[in-house]
Amino acid sequence: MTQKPQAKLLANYQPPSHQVEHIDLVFDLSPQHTRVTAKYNLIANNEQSYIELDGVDLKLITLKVDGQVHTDYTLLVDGIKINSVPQTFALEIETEIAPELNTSLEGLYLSDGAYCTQCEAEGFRKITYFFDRPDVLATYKVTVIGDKEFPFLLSNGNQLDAGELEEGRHFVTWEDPYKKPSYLFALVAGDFDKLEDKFVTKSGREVKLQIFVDKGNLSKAPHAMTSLQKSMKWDEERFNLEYDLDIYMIVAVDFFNMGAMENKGLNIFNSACVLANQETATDRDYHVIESIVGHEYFHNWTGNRVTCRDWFQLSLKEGLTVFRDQEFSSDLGSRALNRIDAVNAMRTHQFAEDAGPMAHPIRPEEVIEMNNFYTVTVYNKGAEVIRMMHTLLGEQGFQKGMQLYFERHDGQAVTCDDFVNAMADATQTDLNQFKLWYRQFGTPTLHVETYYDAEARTYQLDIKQTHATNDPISEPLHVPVAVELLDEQGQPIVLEGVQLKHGRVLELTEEAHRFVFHNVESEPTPVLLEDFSAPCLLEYRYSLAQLSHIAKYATSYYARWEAMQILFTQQIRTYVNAEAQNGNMFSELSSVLVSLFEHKPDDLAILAEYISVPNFDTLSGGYDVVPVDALCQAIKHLELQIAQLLEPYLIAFYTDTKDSGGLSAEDVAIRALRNKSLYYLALTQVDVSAWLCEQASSLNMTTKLGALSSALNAQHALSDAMMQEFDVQWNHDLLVMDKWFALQATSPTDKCIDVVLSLYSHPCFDKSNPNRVRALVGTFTRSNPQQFHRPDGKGYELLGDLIAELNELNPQNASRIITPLLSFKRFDENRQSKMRAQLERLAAISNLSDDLYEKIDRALN
Ligand code: 7MF
Ligand code: ZN
Repeated sequence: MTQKPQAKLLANYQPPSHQVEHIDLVFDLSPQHTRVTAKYNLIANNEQSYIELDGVDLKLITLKVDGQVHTDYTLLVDGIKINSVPQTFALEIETEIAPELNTSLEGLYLSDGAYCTQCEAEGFRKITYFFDRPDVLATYKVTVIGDKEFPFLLSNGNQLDAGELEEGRHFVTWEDPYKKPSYLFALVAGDFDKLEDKFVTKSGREVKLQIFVDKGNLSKAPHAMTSLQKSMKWDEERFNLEYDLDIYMIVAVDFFNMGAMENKGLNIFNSACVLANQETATDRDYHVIESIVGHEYFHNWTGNRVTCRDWFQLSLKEGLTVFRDQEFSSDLGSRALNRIDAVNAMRTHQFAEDAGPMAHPIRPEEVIEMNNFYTVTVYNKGAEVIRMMHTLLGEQGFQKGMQLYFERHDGQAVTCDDFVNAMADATQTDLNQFKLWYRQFGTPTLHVETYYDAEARTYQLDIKQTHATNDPISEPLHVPVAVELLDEQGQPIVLEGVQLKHGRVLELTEEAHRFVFHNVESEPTPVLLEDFSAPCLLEYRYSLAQLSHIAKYATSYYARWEAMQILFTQQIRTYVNAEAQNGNMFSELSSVLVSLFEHKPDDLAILAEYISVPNFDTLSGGYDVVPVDALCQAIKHLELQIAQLLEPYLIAFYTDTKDSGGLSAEDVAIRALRNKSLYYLALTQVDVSAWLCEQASSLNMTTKLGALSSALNAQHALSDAMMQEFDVQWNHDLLVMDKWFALQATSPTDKCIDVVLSLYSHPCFDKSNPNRVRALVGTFTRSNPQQFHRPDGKGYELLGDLIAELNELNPQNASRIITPLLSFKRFDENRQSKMRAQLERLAAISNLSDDLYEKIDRALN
């Protein structure tokens, strides 16, 4: 390490030194010598005779101040200091960049021959010298000049002008009338197939919609188009928000570090998050694409029209937009399934992040590399915090708050506090204590005790909140706790004697509360923290009888699923602790499982969730030292027991249904439960070979993959042949091959690690493509705990080797895949020392990126 990177602090925020109203950009594209000319007027906000602009990896060609060549400047590591400038002046800077050599996929780069950009968070500084911070808002006029081999030259906003140039070149000029920060700038140049459609807004304006995909992929674009139209309609109906430009473009590219990017009027997407047809995409893919298209569209108001003052406020736009995309998916599809998804993401990933070295509040206060803070905490916990406000204020109050937020802040760069203040002021609600959710990290725990007094016919709930001991703030939070009380018949009891919001929500503001319900005829069964009404852990000694009562009778599917999860977790705990087998336990669980099949819910996809055992990462949160081997054994054992118990039901369901190949919610649900059935049946003595073969030859990808994953998991004799056949059939389609790489990486055999290593030389694999890396290595390290955590440390070594390689190639991607190594302190001594050794080895790399430095430093120190 040459120089220790310095953290930036929220507390040190300073407003920008200058304002820029408008910027003119000209790009003369060339793979290694792209010329960028930037012209803008600067107006000083203070009496300063110099300016400091951000800029990284730029070659300065000319610099002019008020039209005169200016030589009084100093180049800095990450910018330029221009001295002796007047209060107000015109700046013109010409720089040269090399998109072809840019493997970081940040700034301007080439993706399979097409030019594209990624500027969030701080990528614009790799394009030209500017105030690369979100609180400098300007209008942009952009001219793109390129070879005619690139028929499409795109940027933000509306097309102003276009024309021919000499030497086979042409240009297009774009103007974006809305002020935006630099991170929303975008440019694309390439040859694409284009799908075009339109949307008529509620005020009657016609918006042109265009989706650009690689040549030959047009048949995979319609789903994204429909998703976009649904998003535009939904935002008008639920949030009264209308689109504001005459054109909306989406471009799909193969090399992209993240899912997608909301650049004004010109979204750029990872092709994996756009392209879908029945043969290549799973039902899950269809769902994810719809929600991501929605997410990026919803940013147009929550992120673009109102943006962030500084990057510490990232959750202002991300938490809110995730909340909005979750609501979109829930309004269009199944609310319960979407809630289960969101809660699984919180428990599997966010709780783990909160318990590890990268724990931070949803509004971080200290950052070295901003790219490291696009986290499940900022996004998903951030969305839960927004959801709690929604729970406290109700839909009407929340919408009043949104309206006031836009009235106050349209066109501004603001803070999380501004958002909460709008919510509070619009509804005359005191949300000051609530704001602590933005400052405090760690997962709070709610400890609940209950007492029934038969004589007084009262039911008492005592709730105490406690906070992670390493959290320096640790004050009581404002927590909405939704409850339901079920009587002996499973009917909900009318709640009396206690103050409730919206008929079901208790509000905690103190460390401890006592709530006493009146007129309770018999001891009820409490459904606590219903719908995961706050992102907390719940500590309550549920009896088996209570859990099975909830699983059978709670009003919401969500609560029933939750009860099943707790039952599974308790069962697994007894296996892990090798506790004297409590015969009672599995028989109680058995009777619920059977009754779930005998009284199937209307939605069969929910039934598939009911019978899904929590995953390793969710379960491991319950242990101080993760018992890797015992936990993997326990999961396997429980799954086998479930399979044997439900065998007749699964066979009956499987043989009575077939995959229609359709896309309706019902078709999707049937596929989900059929795949779950096959997964379990493959573990039993039942001969599933014929079913596996039939499914594997299906033209529907969900069904096909269901066969492959069941066969692999059960180590079925057919699995090798099936995998080989899939490779032959699909090696022309890299997005489909990602599914195959991911399958290979989840194989439970000890050979898995060698297979993964050998796949580095598979013709479809490419370490410089983040999708490939995520599919193969990401899946191995996150979804194959038994093999990743091999006691010989080879799993850790594989990851360490790859990170060392990616450190230079693509620091962002390197930093994203290191996560499983960071929590080494939660493992046994042998594993801990081997994981630590990999971190130490990486820490010693001489040109370690800031991205990796920040995480490794936090983990080791
Ligand atoms: C849905 O947030 C939910 C989250 C940043 C890149 C997309 O729009 C985004 C971008 C990261 C991680 C997750 C998501 C995004 C990014 C994302 C996408 C869809 N502003 Br990094
Ligand atoms: Zn986003």
